[in-house]
Amino acid sequence: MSRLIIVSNRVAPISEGGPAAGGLAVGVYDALKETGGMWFGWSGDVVAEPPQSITLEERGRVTFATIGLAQRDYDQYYRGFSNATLWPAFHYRPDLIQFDRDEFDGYCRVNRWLAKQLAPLLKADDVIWVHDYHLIPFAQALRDEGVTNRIGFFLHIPFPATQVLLSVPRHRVLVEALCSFDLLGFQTAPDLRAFCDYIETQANGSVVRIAGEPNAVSAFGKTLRAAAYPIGVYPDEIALLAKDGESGREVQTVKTTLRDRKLIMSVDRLDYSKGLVERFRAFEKLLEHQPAQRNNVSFVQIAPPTRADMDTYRDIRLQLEAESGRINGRYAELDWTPIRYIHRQYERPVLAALFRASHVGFVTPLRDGMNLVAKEYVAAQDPDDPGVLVLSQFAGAAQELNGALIVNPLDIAGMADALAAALAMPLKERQARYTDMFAQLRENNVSVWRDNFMRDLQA
Ligand code: GDG
Repeated sequence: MSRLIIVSNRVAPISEGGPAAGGLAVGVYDALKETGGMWFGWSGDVVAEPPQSITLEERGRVTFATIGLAQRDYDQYYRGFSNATLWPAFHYRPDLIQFDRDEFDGYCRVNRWLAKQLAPLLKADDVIWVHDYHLIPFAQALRDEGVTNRIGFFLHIPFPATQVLLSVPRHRVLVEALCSFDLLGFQTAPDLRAFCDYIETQANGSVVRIAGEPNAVSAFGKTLRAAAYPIGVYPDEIALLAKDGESGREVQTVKTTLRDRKLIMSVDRLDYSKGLVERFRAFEKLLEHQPAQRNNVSFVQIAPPTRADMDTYRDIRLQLEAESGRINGRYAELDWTPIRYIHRQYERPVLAALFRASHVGFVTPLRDGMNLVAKEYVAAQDPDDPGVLVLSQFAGAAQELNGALIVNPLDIAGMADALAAALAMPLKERQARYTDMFAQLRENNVSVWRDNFMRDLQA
């Protein structure tokens, strides 16, 4: 069997069964353990120049190959073009795009440099699977190093509509680079359609669509295939984790302080794409329109810090602190804080158990490739008394989770109405919706995602 080589910006810190291991990391690591192989990427360290050499760490049949980034590379490739240009653009926020030509050059330079580091470690029949927007030019860079192996790419975030992508300077260079991969994977059919639309309308390329098979794409003198592979979770494992966590200290504390009040739960990295400010305002609207809910429901928002060294992320944090303070000031009572906003990370079993203890999962990104929290929320529910998922129409997960109450995250009053409906929903309806969604999660779990992608890459 060919070795599998995973390339991602960060190599996931996996401790087997450990609390930090998320669905994606576990799914990919499982595949690596089965086939044997290597996981290559940035170590997460910013190091002094000249760049360090690769650190190799063997665990069973898997080699973790990591390397540090120099400060300039981190600034240009990671903080710059990846997260200040591509991230906002791909999340439909052209107003937040910052473009700097040197950062774009740095992004391409780091991709070439990483490819140069990896190339000597490759064997002739290795299959290479590259992940996410940091590494769009990676296949092209490997090809320049003479690598002829199969190379696939999965985009975890949305692929924007053509008119939005056109706002990214150098968009053509990026899409041409994408065409050096053999297989492109997107989260959802709309993302795939957006990519094909660009190919047909901007790149003078062609797309052949055959039902049940990846699209055949020709553009820039290259041929490749492209399809949607919605990422999943392991629902049964999450359900167990949630049940086991019920007796944990954190969950007991929350239950005690809630008394008989209902609980609305949200968990997101503190990112402007996640729609947190709008969500806080929707909860405020609920309290405003339905006085009976006051002192009868609490909203817990866990939002661990991310990319905290960027201005746009500092801004959203300040905005959120202001909104939670304002809303709590308006509605809090001596024995009740309406919003508990927690800017900190929790362990996975605690989150799962909190999901299970809650009545509503409130997941309302302005845009999201998939949103695993939505799937984890459903997986964690108690089948005898499940909570209700209120989900943004702009999360990739909304394409699959038909049992959720689907909302427009810009419609504050509409979200408040959905919260009210969720809080009042009878048990029978909650169970029917949950059963439907849990079956869907099982049918398309993270192994299915990985196996479908690998099958098409190797075909
Ligand atoms: C990208 C795409 C796509 C969150 N807080 C804590 C914590 N988490 C975990 C969640 C979940 C993961 O992090 C976040 O995944 P999401 O999918 O919700 O969002 P992104 O981080 O933006 O991920 C996204 C995903 O890639 C996969 O393809 O779905 O659209 O943007 O697993 O549970 N985990 C722990 N403590 C926390 O405080 N342990």
